[in-house]
Amino acid sequence: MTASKSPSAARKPHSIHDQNLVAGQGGDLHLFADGDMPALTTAQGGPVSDDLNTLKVGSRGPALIEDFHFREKIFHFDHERIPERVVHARGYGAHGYFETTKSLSEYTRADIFQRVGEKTPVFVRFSTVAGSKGSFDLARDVRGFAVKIYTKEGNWDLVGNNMPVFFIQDAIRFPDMVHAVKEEPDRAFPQAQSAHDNFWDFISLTPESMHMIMWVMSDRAIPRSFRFMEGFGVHTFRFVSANDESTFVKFIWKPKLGLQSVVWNEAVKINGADPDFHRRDLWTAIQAGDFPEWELCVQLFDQNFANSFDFDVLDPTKLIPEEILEPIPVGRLVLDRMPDNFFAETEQVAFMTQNVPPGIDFSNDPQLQGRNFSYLDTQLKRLGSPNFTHIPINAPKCPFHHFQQDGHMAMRNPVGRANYQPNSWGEGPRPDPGRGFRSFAAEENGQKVLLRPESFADHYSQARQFYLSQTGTEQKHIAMALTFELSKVEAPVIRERMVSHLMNIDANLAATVADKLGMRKMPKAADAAVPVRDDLAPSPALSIIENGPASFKGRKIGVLAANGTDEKALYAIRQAAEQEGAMVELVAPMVGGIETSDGQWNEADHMVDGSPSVLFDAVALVLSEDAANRLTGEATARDFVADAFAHCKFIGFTAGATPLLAKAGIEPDMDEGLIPLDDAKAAPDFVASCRKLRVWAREDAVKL
Ligand code: HDE
Repeated sequence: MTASKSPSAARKPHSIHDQNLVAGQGGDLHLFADGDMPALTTAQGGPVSDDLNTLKVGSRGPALIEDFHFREKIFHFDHERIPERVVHARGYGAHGYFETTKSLSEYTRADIFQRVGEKTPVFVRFSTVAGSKGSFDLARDVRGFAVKIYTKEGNWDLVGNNMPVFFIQDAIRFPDMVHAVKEEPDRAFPQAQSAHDNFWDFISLTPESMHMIMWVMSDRAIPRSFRFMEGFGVHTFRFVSANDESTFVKFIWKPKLGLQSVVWNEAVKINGADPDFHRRDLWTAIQAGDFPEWELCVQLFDQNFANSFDFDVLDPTKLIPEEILEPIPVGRLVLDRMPDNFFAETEQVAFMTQNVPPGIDFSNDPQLQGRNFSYLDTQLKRLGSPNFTHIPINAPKCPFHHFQQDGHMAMRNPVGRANYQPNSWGEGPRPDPGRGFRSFAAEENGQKVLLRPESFADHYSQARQFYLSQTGTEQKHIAMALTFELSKVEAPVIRERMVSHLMNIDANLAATVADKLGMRKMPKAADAAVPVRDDLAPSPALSIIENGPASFKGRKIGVLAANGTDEKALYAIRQAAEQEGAMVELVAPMVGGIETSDGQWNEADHMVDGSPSVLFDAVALVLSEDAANRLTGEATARDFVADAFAHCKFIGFTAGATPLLAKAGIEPDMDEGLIPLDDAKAAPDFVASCRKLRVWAREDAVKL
């Protein structure tokens, strides 16, 4: 025990335990407060002398409960968690700005859409839906795309998803739908997966889900990263002009880098290799100054269009094809800063659909109306106080004044005598009929009923339209996804019920899935409430492959190299990638690095054992023959190549690398995706080929 309290003694280790702790550690360690390091204090501000030992009687105890520093530290630690979100628990956020690029003053009085060139701060949180906070990123799932825009007229939260439709038509079904997709309550698994009986039982009993099921079984549910996905407000909203005229509006975010997804076999492996793949991607891109960007587009329409459209614009299981109603670009969203602290910002951010500025209003979509209740309610549960708007990430950035007071954790209370209005003390604030929010004065009448409108009854036509709008490759992925998911369903009756729905969507799809599930006879098609339409024109905007990037910008090449690698070939790839705006990471037998042909030392980014090719968009094998021969004996190196091939990636290779290709069962001239790299001029061509992202023609040969 130490008895000394003198300042000089305080700079030395107190006890033998402290010395053991620091023995042998290098670096600029400050063990005690000095001119550079402030004193550690309790939350009450009291300086702490020792943070390694509890107060005891003698060095071997017993411990004393009067040790207030110990008690406060443990008490606070015990209460560090807040309830995770019931849905969208796993998420990742970033700061940025929204820049208005088109004035919409004709349609809305919302201040944010008045002045071209004006920038408004935003915070965005991306998420998966079903998994808990610690689940993996590459679940087959919908992605949340929630945007909080700190406008000059208060916060506008556009709480969207990466799919433009939803599973259900009425918010009252949400708890059932979410219960069904989450872990089954008796066994508490599976985590972050829809491939289980409860989910498919619910879905197969819910025909209104069929359109969304096509989306969730498509590659949209396994995006390459947040940076390569679209966002949708889903519901029809209203713009309200200065003259109180209303225009219906749907919101769409379009990624500047184009759309991109991974394949399922890859997703499963990414989850093992890097469960934080999407988080890391956003973090790395923003830290590298490669700021992700989206264009905000609006689909604007009036009541006449709504009346003439094939489906009810209030039905959140329907979309308006872009070919019928062109999305108009009105702004850009740029994410350029990571939060300083994940908990303070990303975990505590409270999105609420009811946060709309004057000039943006709700439609009668029954799901939107239900959401407007749920999001406020859920914040009280999660953040524990009606004062959650006092948390900086949730506070408006414009001036605000109200008479709300007190409650848990009140950081701001009214100043002065008046805490009500009107008052005789000359103290504000007061309502502002001119600037304030006014609902659109829609005429509403009718009986109070528990009814779904007839106009919501067609559950299959748009599901069919979505399926038929996909390329052959994407259609195959949908069939494979359905087969995988339903193969995890134990009850044959649920599998059959699902196939009976698929028969209303597309006969070939139903037959393929039934066949792959080993179903011995086809069930009867499900009864459709209204005849399924086969006259809806395919919408190319719904395909990912049709809307890929024209560039390899923002993507990543994994270069497998080893001692003896040709320095020039390595340099050429790095240069070509840099010119394209793509990233290169060096994968080597050991993370320390490699010595190239001319004796130069190159530090590696990864060891091949820990960095399979699923983490890259394309790979290059820049190896001497010796090294390639050595690597044929390494399972991870063989898998690196075999997986890149199986996942239809472009593979650049030096002649020396052919033994490794051969060991993975690949002949160098098998298809256009295998690109020799021996000539230094080949590197730019290799990178240019990568713009196509994948060699889909290979998929039939691979038979994953
Ligand atoms: Fe949500 N949803 N939701 N949702 N939702 C929540 O709110 C809810 C729906 C969406 O990153 C919860 O703060 C109901 C559609 C996102 O923090 C909760 C219904 C869309 C996020 C809630 C829906 C969404 C949520 C849980 C009616 C796309 C994450 C935690 C069927 C347009 C926001 C929270 C974030 C979160 C309720 C349907 C998007 C419980 C009742 C449709 C992106 O309030």
